[in-house]
Amino acid sequence: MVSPVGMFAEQAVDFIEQYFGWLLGAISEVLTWPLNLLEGVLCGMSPVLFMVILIAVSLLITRRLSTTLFAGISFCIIYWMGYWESAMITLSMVIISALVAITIGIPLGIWSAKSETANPVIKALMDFMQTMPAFVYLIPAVIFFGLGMVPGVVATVIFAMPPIVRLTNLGIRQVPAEMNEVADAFGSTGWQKLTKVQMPEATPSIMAGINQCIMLSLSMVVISAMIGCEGLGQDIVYALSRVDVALGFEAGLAVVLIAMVLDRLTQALNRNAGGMKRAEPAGRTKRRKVTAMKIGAVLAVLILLVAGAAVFHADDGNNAGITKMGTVLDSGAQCGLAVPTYTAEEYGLEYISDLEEYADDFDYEIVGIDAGAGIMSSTENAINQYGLSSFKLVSSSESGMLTSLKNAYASEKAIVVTMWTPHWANGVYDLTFLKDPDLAYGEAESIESWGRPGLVSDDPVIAQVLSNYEYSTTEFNDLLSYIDSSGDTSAAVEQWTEAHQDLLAKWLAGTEYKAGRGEITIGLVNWADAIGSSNVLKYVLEKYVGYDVELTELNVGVMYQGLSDGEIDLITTAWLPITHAQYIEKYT
Ligand code: PBE
Repeated sequence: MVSPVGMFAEQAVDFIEQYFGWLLGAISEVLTWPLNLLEGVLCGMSPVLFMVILIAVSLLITRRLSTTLFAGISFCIIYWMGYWESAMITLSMVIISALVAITIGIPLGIWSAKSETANPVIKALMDFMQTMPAFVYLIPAVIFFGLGMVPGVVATVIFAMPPIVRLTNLGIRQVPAEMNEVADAFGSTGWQKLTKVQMPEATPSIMAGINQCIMLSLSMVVISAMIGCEGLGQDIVYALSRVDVALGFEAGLAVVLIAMVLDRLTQALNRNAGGMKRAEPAGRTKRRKVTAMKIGAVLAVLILLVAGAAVFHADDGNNAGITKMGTVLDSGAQCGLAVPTYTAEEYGLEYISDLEEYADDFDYEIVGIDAGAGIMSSTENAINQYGLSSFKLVSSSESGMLTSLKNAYASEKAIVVTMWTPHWANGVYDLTFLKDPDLAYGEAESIESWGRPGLVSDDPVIAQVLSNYEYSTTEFNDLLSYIDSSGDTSAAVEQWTEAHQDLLAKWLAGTEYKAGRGEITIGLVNWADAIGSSNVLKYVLEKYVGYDVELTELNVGVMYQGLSDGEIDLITTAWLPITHAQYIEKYT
């Protein structure tokens, strides 16, 4: 039930994807290159060298010992807390995003200062870009650019550009009328007037815009972590989904420190710019021309690159769907609504429909998990089917839900949660699943592994392993509890797997170890079952088959989108035929 407005947006996105896919591919290519370069340089550089450069740059721009000291100490703290690499990745994204935003924003700002026709249009556009909630950009960004750094940069540019445009516009419009008149009186051309009078006059304002832009980039970079952008943002999202205070605070602090350093540095640039309005020595003009030519050359090369990339990209339309690879758990997977057994007894609850009468005691809430999870849409159905009109379904994450459950349990409070088996929580808490006679959650289902389009033909070895990668219900429950009771997932996975040689032999039948088989990316959501099956598979593929495996933790919808785009090779957490039907339908 989407109104025409939403439908239009959806169609526009489809249209762009279909007809401008080549351009998007080209943009992505053009952005990937400097991103990788800068990230490589910053991450590869020794922290000491980085510090030396930072201090030199800071002294040069700010000419203040205190600010420089602050910058140095901030990065020392980041290093000491162990967030160096994340910080460098985030920093490279901020720098590239800000550069792109500046390159597009300043000309737009000039244009809107010069043209009374363009001005209101650009202004409206900027209002739109700035106020549309940032999360919304992530949706088309994922569709257009897949997962990772590039869509993050694109969303960041959109979000961070408006202040530059506005403040450039403002700066030029605020040039005193006399200055313009003098320039006219001396017969300067429009270009001369712009570059020699207006731009220098507007520089402080433009610098303020750049400062704002960098700050906004930094906040957006964190949000982009939801679509697989690495760096500090990923640490924060990870901390949130695990309700991990220590990690969240540290990573958050690292962001704050970077923001403050960048802020002080760009503000100092601004001060310098303010004092720079003197007349230029005559020799500069020539140098300017040379610079302009250089910029022209760079632009030409960029355009060629784009064109080349576009041609290169135009013909790799891979439209096949995602495919089932194997069955991880054949039976025993079941979603539903559960209450602690003390609650079931206290209120005499047996069926889901019994809840409505006591809505008040449950604070009118059903505690849910990730918004995109299949169990959430099934629960919406259950609410309708069983007339639970007083309840609302609250979304958070699996760990969020488990935290609420734990707290309620500790004080024997009434609570109703979305819950499923297999899950270790069923062993830790005494829970009662409410009966679902109308099958809002369907009957027990399977957990399957699914691969990206073309995986089977590209990689028969993986296909072979996945066709064998299966657990019995007991084994799978045992694995999940084992991981939960140990603090360290990878150690637990190793111990558990090595203790199940029979399973290993079954999974590895027909496969042998060969070093350097290549890289495999497994997508997962932060759900206990996905964490268990993905980590064991990673261990097995690395140790016994010879792959390099990367686990990428994502939102549900994003995970399926990434699988269909081929950015993720496989997933081991497809709940079918019901829970994930919506995603499978969309991508097959
Ligand atoms: N779950 C666990 C998922 C599938 C795996 C039940 C939380 C879901 O609802 O989508």
